[in-house]
Amino acid sequence: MKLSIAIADSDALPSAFVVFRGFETSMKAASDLGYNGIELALKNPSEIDPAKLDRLLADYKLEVSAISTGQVYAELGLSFTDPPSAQKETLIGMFHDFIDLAARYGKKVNIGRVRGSKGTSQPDEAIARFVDTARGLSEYAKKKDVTLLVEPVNRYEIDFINTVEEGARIIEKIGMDNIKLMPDVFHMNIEDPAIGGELEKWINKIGYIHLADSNRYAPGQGHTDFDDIFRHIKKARYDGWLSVEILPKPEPYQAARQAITFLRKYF
Ligand code: LER
Ligand code: MN
Repeated sequence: MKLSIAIADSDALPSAFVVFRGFETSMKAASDLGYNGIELALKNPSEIDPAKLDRLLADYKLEVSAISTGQVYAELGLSFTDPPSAQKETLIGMFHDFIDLAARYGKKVNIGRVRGSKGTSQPDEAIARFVDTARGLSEYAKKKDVTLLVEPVNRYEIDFINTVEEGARIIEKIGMDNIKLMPDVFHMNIEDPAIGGELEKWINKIGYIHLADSNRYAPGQGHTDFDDIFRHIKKARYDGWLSVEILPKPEPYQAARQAITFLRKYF
């Protein structure tokens, strides 16, 4: 298991859900604190200058754990559940570029809120469009040895794929071995019947885990039972990334330090 932290560049949208902003200062801080990797929250693949990123990764001895795409939805307002259109093609083209970038950095691209919503008019059609879009992108990603990660998100943010079990059923429907789940224990605390137990149960479908406490502060600051979570995932021999995705409170460096100070004992 390896520990990562979510970061974005300094001009990230205010809604970008990251601990640190500014690639260089974030990577220095992550490295100083002892994180193994960074999760890059991007709004556009062109934000990355590979020569510069290679230098920073080498200097700070970090890996890219995954590329996350929440800002794409926030910025473009486009999603996988949209019907075919020229803009939908733009979204798919952008995901091809994210997948190409992930082939070099981290081999994983997440699908969070960009999956869209099912709405009320024709919910089955919206879900079918999600499945088709995700399958097409998985086929593209497969050729590049990249895995897509579907994140179950709580009902107050999104109206389908709220639980890990719902995520598992939908990726079964997509039917590709390079599409996996990215459970986030903050969302699981709201939606799932258990956290550790569900992670163990669905471990074969899990490719990545987001960590935050029940109040979305650093692990250790709320009431989530991390002993139970780590007992279950170790029993299931989980050997992937866990990434800290928390509110940057009381301020980013302190939050990131609280998280790793608390989590170190499990690694
Ligand atoms: C993204 O990883 C996430 O967990 C969402 O809740 C952000 O809104
Ligand atoms: Mn998350």
